[in-house]
Amino acid sequence: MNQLFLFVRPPRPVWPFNGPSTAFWPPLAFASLAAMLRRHSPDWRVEILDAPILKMGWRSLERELRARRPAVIAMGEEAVSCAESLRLARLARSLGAKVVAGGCFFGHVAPQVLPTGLVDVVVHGEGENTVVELAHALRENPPVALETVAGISFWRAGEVVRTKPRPLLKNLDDLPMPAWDLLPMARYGAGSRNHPGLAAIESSRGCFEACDFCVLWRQMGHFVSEQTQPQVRFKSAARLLEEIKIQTRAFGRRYLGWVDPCFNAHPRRPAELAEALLRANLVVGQSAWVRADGIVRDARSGALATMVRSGLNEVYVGVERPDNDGLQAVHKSTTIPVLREAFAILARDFPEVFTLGTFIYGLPGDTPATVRASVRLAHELPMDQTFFIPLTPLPGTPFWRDEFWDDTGENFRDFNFLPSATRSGARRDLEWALLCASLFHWTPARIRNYAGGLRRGGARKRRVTMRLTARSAWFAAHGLLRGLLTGQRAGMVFPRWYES
Ligand code: B12
Repeated sequence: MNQLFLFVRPPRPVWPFNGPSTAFWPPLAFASLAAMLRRHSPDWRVEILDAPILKMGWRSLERELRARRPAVIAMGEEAVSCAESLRLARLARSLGAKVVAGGCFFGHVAPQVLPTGLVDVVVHGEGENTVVELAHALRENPPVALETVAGISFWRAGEVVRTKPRPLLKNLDDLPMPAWDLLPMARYGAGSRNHPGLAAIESSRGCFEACDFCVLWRQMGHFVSEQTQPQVRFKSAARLLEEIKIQTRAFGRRYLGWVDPCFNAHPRRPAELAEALLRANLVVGQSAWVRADGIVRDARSGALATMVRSGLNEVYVGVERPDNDGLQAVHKSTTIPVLREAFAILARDFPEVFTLGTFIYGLPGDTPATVRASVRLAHELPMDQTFFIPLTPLPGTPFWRDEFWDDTGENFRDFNFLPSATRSGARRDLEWALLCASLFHWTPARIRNYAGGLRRGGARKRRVTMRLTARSAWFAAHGLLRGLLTGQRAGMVFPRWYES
């Protein structure tokens, strides 16, 4: 029998604002990489083991891995789960498997993670073509064969070797359909009222902007003259329609979570798809991260109305900063007037669409006054929910420092996008200002916002808003306040099955 190339998502804690039924989405990266391997590497058996969605804790995972005996274990994803990934790598080592790590975190810490001896190869950036060549090379004579694989780093004779950059895929339509059949699809969004039958789907990769704090444009960027440049690529509407037909009809998916860094980057593509969905009688709920200027543009052209008719009912907008200077400073080209216009359009013309705005705080030079200004703007913009995200020094961004690395991965628990008094360099003064403004700053605009949001928009939107408000209140009361008073970590929630 062929040897097993196994993608594994290990047990991990849950982000406190996610409900148990939607805390884990189908791991699209693994499904896409596995599909590519199946197409081009028939001499490997390919499987995906998504432990969290199976409520599989560490003891069961170890049993499962011993039974499956993979030759390669591949892993990836967020910095916050670094400790879990390294624990998985140790387990893999004890079973004699090779370890491959990729994604937006490991791709930026190769010089730190490879010397631990827990990982054999790090894959940088887009993974599909690389993983096919890598799978082949792992059968040959590593490290000689590894040198020929573009887009990786590996450890050889006491040093990290980084191969030449991997060019981006030219046409995303050339990707095989993700290997949904390797995942327990019926479990994603099972029991969820607001996101039932949740699917993860991508219409594009990358972003056309280069915001300082963000890894997404870097992960799918174009490498020229020793630098990563932002680049965005799109799938065609026909290809997306095909994906949605399969996801809804063969896999019973009923809610699409667009994972694109910026779903409305293309002026026509989302509307073309929406029209195709409506023609095919396929109205399906959708959430997406969008840009404010795209909202304004698409409202004018009528594209937004078509998208909403085809099911778009949740949009998330990165507002980020309270003023134009702040936006320019982080190299984001949206302006406050455009943000005001976008939220006004959404509230007035699309009240059924749930809107969430995110702000970032903790940038160099931020003071409690900056935080209070963000809270004030959040109340003025007619949005249904706001998240305040601390600047997180993600590897790959200019805020990362090599000395933040630790071999246990425990330091990365604070890379959770949550206010936390224990984060290295945490700004308690900013977090106190945030907590006080959120609890006590009840302006007429804020009250109008809440009342209007709950009155308009229908039952679904009311449910989503109430649920998030309850979770935010719980987090502010238990997590943030306790963290500020006692210094204890306010963070991710370990599920009961974690060690089971
Ligand atoms: C869906 C999603 C979620 C879902 C589901 C999470 C889950 N674990 O199931 C929800 C909303 C719950 C969520 C929560 C969180 N998320 Co999230 N999430 C995403 C999102 C939008 C999509 C991921 C995806 O499917 N991408 C599409 C695939 C195709 O792209 P890709 O992952 O980059 O994969 C390609 C390459 O990177 C590479 N690759 C990736 N992995 C691997 C592995 C191997 C072995 C190889 C060879 C290659 C490879 O090949 C792939 C194909 O080319 C990303 C943003 C994004 N657009 O990527 C953020 C993102 C991953 N999340 C992020 C964060 C911080 C979080 C939270 C901590 C906080 C939050 N809510 O935002 C929590 C943590 C939750 C948890 N416990 O796991 C950050 C991670 C940053 C970092 N470096 O750590 C991201 C990048 C968003 C951001 N703004 O920066 N998230």
